[in-house]
Amino acid sequence: LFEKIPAAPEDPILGVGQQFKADPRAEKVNLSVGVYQTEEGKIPVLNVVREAETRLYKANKPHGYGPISGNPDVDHYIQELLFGKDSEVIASKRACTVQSLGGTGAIKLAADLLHVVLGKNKAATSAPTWGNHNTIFKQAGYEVSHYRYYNKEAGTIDFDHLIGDIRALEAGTVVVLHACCHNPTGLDFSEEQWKTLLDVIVERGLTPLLDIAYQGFDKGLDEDASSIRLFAKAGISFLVSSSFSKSFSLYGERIGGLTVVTQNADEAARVLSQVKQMARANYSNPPLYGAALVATVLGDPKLRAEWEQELAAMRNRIREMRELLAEAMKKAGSPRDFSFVTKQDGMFSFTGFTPEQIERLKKDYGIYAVANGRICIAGLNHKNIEYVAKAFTAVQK
Ligand code: PLP
Ligand code: TYF
Repeated sequence: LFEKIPAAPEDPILGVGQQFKADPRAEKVNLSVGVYQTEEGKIPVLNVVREAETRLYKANKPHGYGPISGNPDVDHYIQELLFGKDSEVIASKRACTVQSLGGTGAIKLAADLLHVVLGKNKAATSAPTWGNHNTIFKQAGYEVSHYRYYNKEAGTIDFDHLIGDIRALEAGTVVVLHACCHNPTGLDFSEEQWKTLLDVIVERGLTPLLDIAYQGFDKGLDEDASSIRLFAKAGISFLVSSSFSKSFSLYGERIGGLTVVTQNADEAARVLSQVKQMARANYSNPPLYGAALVATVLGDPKLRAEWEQELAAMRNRIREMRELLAEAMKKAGSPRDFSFVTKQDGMFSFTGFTPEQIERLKKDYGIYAVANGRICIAGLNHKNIEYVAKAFTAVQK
């Protein structure tokens, strides 16, 4: 049966993480996968998560099946985080949320819902984007095209071409957008650009899916959701995939949610029934544990405040590393000015390194980054930054 089956390619990001693990060099640095690391190079267990774990352990609840749509408290908190507590969307009940297997699972639910139920088969993603956007939509039966996003020469968003490409899409096409902290470029739209984009989306009758995997990693929880709130205010129907992987440092617990914003409560209830159908046919119902942790933290005002502080600390450490990297590159004598890293948003930076330079970083220095030139700033710390800056400088010469 499987004699002729070809091997599938490795995930270009997670595969690099595996190579890093296998590298015996003590000085190695992991700048590949988009995971927040502490100053000590470790994935943190947030204090609030530890506290929630203790409470859950003491509560000793049985592990029965949960609802298909997941933990109802989590679904509610997701809407509050996305739209703000006092949002019209929440008051009118015109959105529904289903807990998902991370942000990835939310994107898959969205793709399935729009394809299976509404018959959509065209999607557009940014060039470049997080690779899974393309693979998820392709595997769900879509033809995937790309709108230009990045101007390599200028190191900025190629907004004129982008708008032209979006305008040229067939009506009804699903347009995947990064709500904040664009992966991989680290370049987000300005408020003006979001408004222009929204106008074109409405005018062309496109279906936006806003992917927010890094809420709280750029400016703050509310600020980072501003694009979503702008779309909500416009009164259009759209979808949002959200993730707690990064914001709670709960990567392996697979906790996120799909939110579908519709025109009214009746429509939202019907959409919800269909999303549940997609979930049921995929995995029956989502895991309980990560959801219970998130619900415990967000449901306790003291823990919630502490979570916001811990999230701010992660965000601020990344900002500090951006500043330090720019300085260290100058000190190391980099032929290229690296101050652009201080202007990018979120966890990633597009360095402009070629695949050959990325390969040299790995081979000669044990510094692991993604072949497209993306680095995860959160892998930098006070101990490795000079080493990294020297290596970044050396491979440019
Ligand atoms: N969307 C983007 C842009 C991402 O970078 C990620 C990263 O992990 C995800 C979605 C999915 O996150 P999760 O690990 O929660 O599935
Ligand atoms: O882009 C990243 O590094 C994160 C983590 O298939 C990730 O989004 C990478 C690849 C993948 C799943 C998650």
